Amino acid sequence: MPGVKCVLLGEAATGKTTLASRFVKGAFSEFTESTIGAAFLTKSIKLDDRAEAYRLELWDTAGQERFNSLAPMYYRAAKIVLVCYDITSRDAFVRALEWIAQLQKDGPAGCVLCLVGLKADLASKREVPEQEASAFALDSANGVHVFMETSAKTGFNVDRLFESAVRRLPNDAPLLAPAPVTEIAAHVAREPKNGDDQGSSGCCR
Ligand SMILES: Nc1nc2c(ncn2[C@@H]2O[C@H](COP(=O)(O)OP(=O)(O)OP(=O)(O)O)[C@@H](O)[C@H]2O)c(=O)[nH]1
Ligand SMILES: [Mg+2]
Repeated sequence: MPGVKCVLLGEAATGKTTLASRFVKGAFSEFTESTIGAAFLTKSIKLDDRAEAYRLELWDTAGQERFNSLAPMYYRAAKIVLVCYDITSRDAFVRALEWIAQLQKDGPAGCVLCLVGLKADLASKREVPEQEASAFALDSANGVHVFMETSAKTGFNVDRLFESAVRRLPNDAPLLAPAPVTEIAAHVAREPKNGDDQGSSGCCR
């Protein structure tokens, strides 16, 4: 089973650990401790149209500023990078954009770059309009391949986020069955919309 290195970046308390644990363990925790260094989790994921399952190797990094210098060690050679922010924090969003700028210069070539808004259940406290983040992600100059808002509390979009990211990995194995022509046409014609993953392709840089 191919291993896929996947790293989570973002400001402290945005919910990275909670997202990772919702995805891997299927549970939500109201009380978490701030991550020290990084935590490592794995989960395998199988897409319907790919022959092999992937083993996602998740590096959940610490958002506290004092750990920022360690980040390049974690994102080096990553195949998927999830840059996370909390939709209720403008500061966290600004920090996410800084991470993306850093990755554009120094990030792993060819990675699937995802911009992820966390805590989507806290809509009444929202400080970052979904439209603003999706417009940033849609701008091909920013190199973002997937944009999604998620909630680890309700589970909203959590599995879908990881599936969308894995779907953008280069497919070395043959498709299980060729997609019908109409399905391909529908996919190509589909407009990216808010909360949906983006249709662009390319790499971090
Ligand atoms: N309402 C709500 N709260 C959340 C959600 N995800 C995380 N939280 C809460 O946000 C707080 C911080 O979550 P963490 O997962 O520890 O944040 P982190 O990004 O890992 O923080 P660092 O490890 O310090 O970088 C916790 O109290 C979580 O319960 C969510 O989807 N909805
Ligand atoms: Mg954490």
